[in-house]
Formats: sequence, C-alpha cells, structure tokens
Amino acid sequence: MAAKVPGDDLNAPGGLGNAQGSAGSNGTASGTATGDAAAEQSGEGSDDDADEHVTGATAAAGEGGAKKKKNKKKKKPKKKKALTVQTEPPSVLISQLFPNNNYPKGEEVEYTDENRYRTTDEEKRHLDNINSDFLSDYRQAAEAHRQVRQWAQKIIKPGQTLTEIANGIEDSVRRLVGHDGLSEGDAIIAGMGFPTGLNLDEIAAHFSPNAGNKTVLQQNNVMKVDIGVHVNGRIVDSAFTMAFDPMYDNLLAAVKDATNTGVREAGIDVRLGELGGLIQEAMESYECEINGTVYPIKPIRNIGGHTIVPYSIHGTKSVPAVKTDDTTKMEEGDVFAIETFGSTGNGWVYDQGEVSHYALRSDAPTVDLRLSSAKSLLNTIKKNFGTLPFCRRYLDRLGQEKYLLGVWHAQSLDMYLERLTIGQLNNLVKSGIVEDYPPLIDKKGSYTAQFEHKFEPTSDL
Ligand SMILES: [Co+2]
Repeated sequence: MAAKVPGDDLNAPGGLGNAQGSAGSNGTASGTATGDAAAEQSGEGSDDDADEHVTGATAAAGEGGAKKKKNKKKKKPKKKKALTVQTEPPSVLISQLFPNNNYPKGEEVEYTDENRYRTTDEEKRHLDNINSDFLSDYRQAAEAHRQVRQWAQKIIKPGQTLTEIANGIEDSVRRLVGHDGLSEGDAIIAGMGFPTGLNLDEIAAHFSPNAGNKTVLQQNNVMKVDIGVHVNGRIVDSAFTMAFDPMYDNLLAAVKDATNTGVREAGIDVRLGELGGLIQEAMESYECEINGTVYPIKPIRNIGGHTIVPYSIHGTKSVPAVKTDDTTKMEEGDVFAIETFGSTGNGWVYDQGEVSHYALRSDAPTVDLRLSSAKSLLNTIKKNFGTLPFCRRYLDRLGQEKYLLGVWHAQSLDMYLERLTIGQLNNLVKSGIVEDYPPLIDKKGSYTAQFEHKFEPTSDL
C-alpha cells in the first residue's frame, strides 16, 4: 500500500489542476496479447514453483485431488519425500505445507556494498533466535503472499470483474492462513493486511472495488495489484503490475528497474533522500511508446515506500522516488516496503473518487459518539481490524451473518445496511477516529505502474 511522501521539497506541479475522471477504458489499441505479462514479475521469491502446483484438472477436484496426486507420487521410487502440494485456487494451509513453523526464508538480497551489511553472521543468528516468533509470523505471511500472488498472476485475465479478482485473492489469502475473518476478532489474528488494490491505468493506488462495482478488466488496461497479508499483525506488503498489451512493456520495465534499484541500494545508514535519487535515475532512463506517442517515464513524486510496524502499514519513515533533502537513515530493525510508481502522466497523484480504504488512527482522539450505530461500527472496526487498513467490502462480509438472518427482502436490506454503514463510517472519518485513503490518481488518460517488495536491513525474512 502506498504511503504519501511528505516533504517541502516535493513541489506539486503548477497549473495542472486536479486529475480528472475515473479509471478504466482509456486507449484504443487492441494490440496483440503477450499472454501473461506479469508472469515474469520480480517479486521477492519470484522463483518458479510451478512444480509445487497441481494441474488444473487435479485442482478441479480440490484437496481430494491433491491428495490423490500426492499418493501417486509416493509410489514413484525417485520421489523420496511426499510433497504436500498447493491447490488452484490456493486452499492448503501454509502451516500444513511447512510444519513446525519451518517457513522458507526470504530471498537473499545482494548488496552492492558489503560493508553496509554490518551485522555478523553470529549476531544475525542471535537476532533471529530472539525474534523467532516475529520471524515465523513474517515468513508465514510472506509464503502465503507468494503462493497467492503466483496463482493470481496465472489466472487474472481480461474479461474478469475487479470484484471477482479481489474476492479470489482475498479468499485464497484467508484460506492459506486459516482465518476466514467472519467470526468476531478472527481477521485480526491473520488474514488481509490491507484491502487488495486493483488500480487501473491512471489510478496509481488505493482503489478496491466497493459493493456493486461492475468494472471489467480490459485487454488494454494497466493494472497494479497490491496485496497485503498479515499474521499476528506482521504485514507483508508487495505489489506488481499486469498488462496484456506489449506496448506497455517499457513502462513496466522502468518501474521494475527502479524498485529493484531501491532494494539493491538500500541498507543500514543509507539516507532516504539519496536512495530516492538512485530510484529516480533508474526510472527516468526509460521511455515508452503508447499508441504512437513516446512518453518519458516519470517517477510519481508524492507516493513511495515506507516502514511497516506491527498492525500499522505506514510507519514513520518514507522512501521517496526522487532525490530529496531527507537525511533520515535506514536503521537496523526497520522493515521497509520499497515501492515505486512510474507514470506517463504528471508524476503526481491527487485524491479522487469514491473511497474504499480506511484505517483506525493509532492516535485517534477520544470522541463522545452520540449515535449508538457509530459506536457499534467503531467497536466492530477495533475488534476485527485494530489499526489494519480495511475496505467497505470487509465490513460488508462481517455483516453477512446478520444479513442472512433477515429472511425477506435480503437485497434491499443489504442496500439499506450498506448506506447506514457508509454514513457512520463518514462520521468516524469526520471525527478524526478513522482515516480514509481515497484513490490516488494521476492525469486522466495516463498510465501508471508499480512494483513493491519488502526489505529488512538486517535479517532475511
Ligand atoms: Co506499500
């Protein structure tokens, strides 16, 4: 999830006005499909685990099918270990695939300057040990993220609705961490770390379909998929971009390069403003021809990476995508989400459109809420999400049990309760208790892309 980058040295573009319009069907090119352009996304752990997945035919049989395959494999003498395999869509608990909390470590990050990596192996092992619960939660979340991400990259295709894509991703995440989030307080144990961002074209971040959204993914869309998974509040935040037309290849390549540069050059004592400069340099070395016009790729200056702290997606430090005077250093113990956005537009985003993302403020003032419905909603938010970001759909599904008790006029009752909820949500936002995160949108008709990885300066997560 993107963090707004504070800083006086980031000048808003003058006279550009606000971004206009909504996402969707910009552009007219039909082009030829490259198939799955994001299949070669560069997520941490973008290693191929195709052989861990059962085939489509087996997947149709669900877990039973997976078991059958497993038994078959057992009989073959060359397979010494019985593989527990993931299904499609993902449904096998990560804790079952990796018993005894023995989750895979994150990929090793190569540092350009070895000296930055001050911690010795011995110190590192010690840190690993004292933090083993925290590490195991992180690694479980990261593995769930990786498996759902790889499945999503394979199955997302034009013609699907954003709602079905979001639900498919979120249901999978919840199954893999073993918490459906439907009973009170379950979502706060493990599940979605924030709303799934499905951001089309000029929408850079913070869009997730609300109830009733009918948007269909088009062949010529550029979609940023931002997924958050948490286990005990340890949030893994990682994003990728999908395009189905090869004319966007250079846009995606620019942003991938910029993010990889950020990860590669990050380390203890690195100054965030300088890191931004390196990211900017990588991004601006690209241009992209779209429908006959050549666009320089600009970094989006007012959103970027951020630290992550337990149950809170945005810590206090931010990683700009351009050079700034910020001399804040990366420090041991920080967990960073390194994310960069590139654009064919202004390289600057504005808040615009219907809000889907919200989060309880950690510094929420104590306000005497007069309406009992507002109190009750606040209670629901506190118990189920704490300070984790959530979206309207997450509230809708919590009400489902209640809705199901209403035996007649279910649809109009749903709509009535939805409006009531939004009204109370707005009250909580106005009272300063809940923060809203409107969609962040660049110039109408522009295209934006995003790649994001987690980075931790000391231990490999
Ligand atoms: Co983020």
